Amino acid sequence: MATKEELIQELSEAVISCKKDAVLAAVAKAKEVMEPAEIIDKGLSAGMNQVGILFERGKLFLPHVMIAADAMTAGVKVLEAELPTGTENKKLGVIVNGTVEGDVHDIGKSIVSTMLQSSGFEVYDIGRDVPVMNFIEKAKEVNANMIGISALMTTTLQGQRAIIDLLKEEGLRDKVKVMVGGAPATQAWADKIGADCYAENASEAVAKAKELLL
Ligand code: B12
Repeated sequence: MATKEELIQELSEAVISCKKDAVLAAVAKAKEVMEPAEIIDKGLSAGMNQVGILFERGKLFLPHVMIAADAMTAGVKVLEAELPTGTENKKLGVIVNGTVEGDVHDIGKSIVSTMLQSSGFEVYDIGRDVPVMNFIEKAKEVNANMIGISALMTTTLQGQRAIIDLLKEEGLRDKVKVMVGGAPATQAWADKIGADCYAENASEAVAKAKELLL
């Protein structure tokens, strides 16, 4: 029987190998002993981060990154089916979550949506490359308590600030909390733009949303 450390290593290596079959096999094995959130956070995401580093160093090229992203998404889909649906307890709060305009990265954002939903929040995932105004309009439409904003590039981080500024202009800032995330975001950035919180990963996002909304 493989140890947890070995399973985490296998999950990460499967993503780096860009092979969907390897990812699905590693997920099937890990499911026996690990929680879905842990498999995603410690195994698959760690592998994807490594892919990013290899891409940055010129050791992997964009097509590899796309294939690795597909493989990871397939693994996450299998695990999503294992998470509670959250339907029995949908009163924790209403959250609109999306990735800012100009940014197509959505794997992490979608994981955050799934984890929030399975923890009992009512989540409206509005997708990726979403114009600033759409966040506000959706928040008004569903009477959201919180907006989650993902940005994966230093160049698109400003979109998070733009959404907060527009919330202020619309007189909604006091009614809607803002949670920001994505690899280039930090607590210092969240403080600077006046967000209510920053979370480093999906598990932390759930904990912070509960802190702010319950
Ligand atoms: C996969 C990937 C892609 C895939 C995206 C597929 C998809 N459907 O998402 C593809 C191949 C399409 C892609 C394209 C590009 N990419 Co890219 N990509 C990545 C990569 C390798 C991994 C991202 C990822 O999915 N990680 C795994 C997930 C699980 O982690 P995560 O996204 O960080 O999410 C977690 C946390 O951040 C947090 N979180 C995320 N969102 C939110 C939201 C909230 C509210 C909260 C609280 C928390 C939270 O929780 C998540 C779960 O734990 C990163 C490298 C990296 N280290 O980030 C580069 C990276 C982000 N990409 C980069 C670049 C440059 C590009 C391209 C411009 C490449 C090109 N030359 O065309 C294009 C962008 C086009 C565009 N306009 O958006 C750069 C950005 C550099 C910068 N300026 O900052 C990076 C950093 C790679 C690098 N080192 O150069 N990319």
